[in-house]
Amino acid sequence: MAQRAAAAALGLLLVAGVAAARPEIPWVSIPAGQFEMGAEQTPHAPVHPVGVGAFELSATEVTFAQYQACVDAGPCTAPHLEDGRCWVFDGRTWTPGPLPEDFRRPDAPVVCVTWTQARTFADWVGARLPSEAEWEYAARAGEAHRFAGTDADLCRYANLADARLSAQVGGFTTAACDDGHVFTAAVGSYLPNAWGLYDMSGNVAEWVEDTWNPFYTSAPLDGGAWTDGGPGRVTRGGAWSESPMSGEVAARFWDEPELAYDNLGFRLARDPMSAREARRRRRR
Ligand SMILES: [Ca+2]
Ligand SMILES: [Ca+2]
Repeated sequence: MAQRAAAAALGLLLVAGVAAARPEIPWVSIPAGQFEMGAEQTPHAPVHPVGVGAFELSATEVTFAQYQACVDAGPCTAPHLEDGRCWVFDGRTWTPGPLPEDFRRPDAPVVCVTWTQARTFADWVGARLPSEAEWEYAARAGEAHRFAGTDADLCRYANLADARLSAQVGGFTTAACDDGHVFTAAVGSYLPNAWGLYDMSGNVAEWVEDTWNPFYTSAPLDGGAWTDGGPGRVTRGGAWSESPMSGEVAARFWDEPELAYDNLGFRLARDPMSAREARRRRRR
């Protein structure tokens, strides 16, 4: 009997162990390079040259399933789905939660997470948030498009406010085409950009590491995060609820790091294998 109880307890531990496993992250290697960051209009100005070292970026936004693994393991707190701390948009107004069921599929991007929660998750998987410069460099992918992967074929490349959302709620600027989704789509539902990155424009906007500065004057030119502004943190890429302009590769916004929204999530970055190995060797 005692043996059976011990075996049952071990089984529970094993189940807990499986549940706590780190989720698979689909990494994309981003080559080092130089690019012109920004656009002519504020707050995306001035356009300035930035050199970015090689790094890796997750091909998709972090999903509910991936985030839940960190909640199950202990380090992460749950997304603010029911506690009235998530701002939810119905197409006309913003009100505090709860998050509608339509958003909660395991393969949908996690939303209702603060910048701090995004950082905690990134730490847990041995990653970090991308810098704003890394994010824009990767969204552009060496091309000159307005949006990640395209100039005009928006509804095949990005889930933004579209004709379908307009038909349902109306009242604001949307793409003229139907992109197939009123709210969030499963990550990777649209075409990727030239470097194989999905949803850089649209689906959910993404927290990055940088604090907010309203101009790029004196921004770092080496691809690193700009962390002496604030207290807001930069968000990038636009979302299902926002006009196409928000999804342009140069467009930048910000929010309070402890607020959570149903159109705001994140993706992950990390240094390339060679840099991670060198750090490990130094620690030994
Ligand atoms: Ca849409
Ligand atoms: Ca996105």
